[in-house]
Amino acid sequence: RVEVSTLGEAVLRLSPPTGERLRDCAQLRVHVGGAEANVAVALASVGVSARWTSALPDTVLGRRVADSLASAGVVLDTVRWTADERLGLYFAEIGSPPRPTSVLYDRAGTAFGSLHADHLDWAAVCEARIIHLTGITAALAPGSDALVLRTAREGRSRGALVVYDVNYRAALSSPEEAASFTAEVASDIDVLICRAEDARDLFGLAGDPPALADDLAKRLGVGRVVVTAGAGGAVARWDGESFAAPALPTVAVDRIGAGDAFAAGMLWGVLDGSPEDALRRGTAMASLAMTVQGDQCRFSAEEVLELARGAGREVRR
Ligand code: KDG
Repeated sequence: RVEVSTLGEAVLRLSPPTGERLRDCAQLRVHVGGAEANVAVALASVGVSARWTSALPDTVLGRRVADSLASAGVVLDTVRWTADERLGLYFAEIGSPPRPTSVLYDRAGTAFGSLHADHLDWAAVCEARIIHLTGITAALAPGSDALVLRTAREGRSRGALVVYDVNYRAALSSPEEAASFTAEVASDIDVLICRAEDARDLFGLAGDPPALADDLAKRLGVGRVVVTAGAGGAVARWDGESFAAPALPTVAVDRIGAGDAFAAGMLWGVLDGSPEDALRRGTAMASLAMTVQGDQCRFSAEEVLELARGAGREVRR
C-alpha cells in the first residue's frame, strides 16, 4: 500500500529559454508536467510513497514520461499503456513582470482522454491513505469528470482520505463548469484545496483568505478547506479550527507547478498529523519549486523541513 495515490494526465511542456518568446525562439526546453504527476514526484522526492495512475502512449514520449516519474520513485503499476493515442503537449512561455506567463495546450486526442473506469483495477488505484485529485483532470475530455468522481467514491469507500485541488484552468473549462463540478464532487471529498482567486472567480466569494475558506466550507459542505494566496501564504479551515502559514520569500524563476508542490507538502504534513505543519510544509515546498525550472519539485525532506523550520535562514553546505 502506498501513502498517496493520484490519477491524472501527464504532458510534456515545451518552453523557450528564459527571456525568449514562443513566437521566435529557436529552441524549446522539454519538461515533464501534469498536476497529479507533479504531486506524486514531489511526494516521492521527500520519501512519501506515491502511485500515479494514468494512460500513456507506448511511444518514446510516453516512455520518457514514465522514466522521469520512475526516477523520482513514483509507483507506476496502474498506468495503462496504449498503442493508438498520443501524449499531450503544452507550450509555456515563462513570463517576467510585467509580462505574464502564457500557456498554449495541445492535448486533444490523448491516451488519457480515452481512459475509462473499466480499464482500472480500483482496488490497486485506491490502496492508499490519501487519494489526490484535481479539477484539471475533470475538465480534460468527455468522461474525465466521471473518472474523477468514480476515483473519489472508490477511494472513500475503501477508507482513504480524498483530497481535491480545484486547480482551475481557463483553457479547459468555464468558471461555471468548474464551480458546478466542484459542487458535485464536494460530497465525495474530505479536503478541498482552492486558490483565493479561484474562490472569487468560480464561486463569486469575497474577502480575505480566512473568510474564503470559511465560506467555501459552508457553501460546499466540506469540513477541511485550504485556501492558497500566493505571496499571502495559505490558510486552512480544518474541523472547525483555523490555521495559517506565511509564504516564504522567493525569487521565482518558474512558477508553474508551485501549486502542486504546495499540495504535496500539505499531503505530507497531513500524513504526519498536524494541519499547521502541513500548511508550513506546503508553503516551503511551493517556494522551493519556484526556484527551479520545470513543473516538478524534487527537493529532499531535509531541504524542505530545514526551510519550513527556519524560514529564509541562510544554509551553508
Ligand atoms: O500545475 C502545473 C500544471 O498545470 C502543469 O504541469 C501542466 O497539468 C498541467 C496543466 O494541465 O496545466
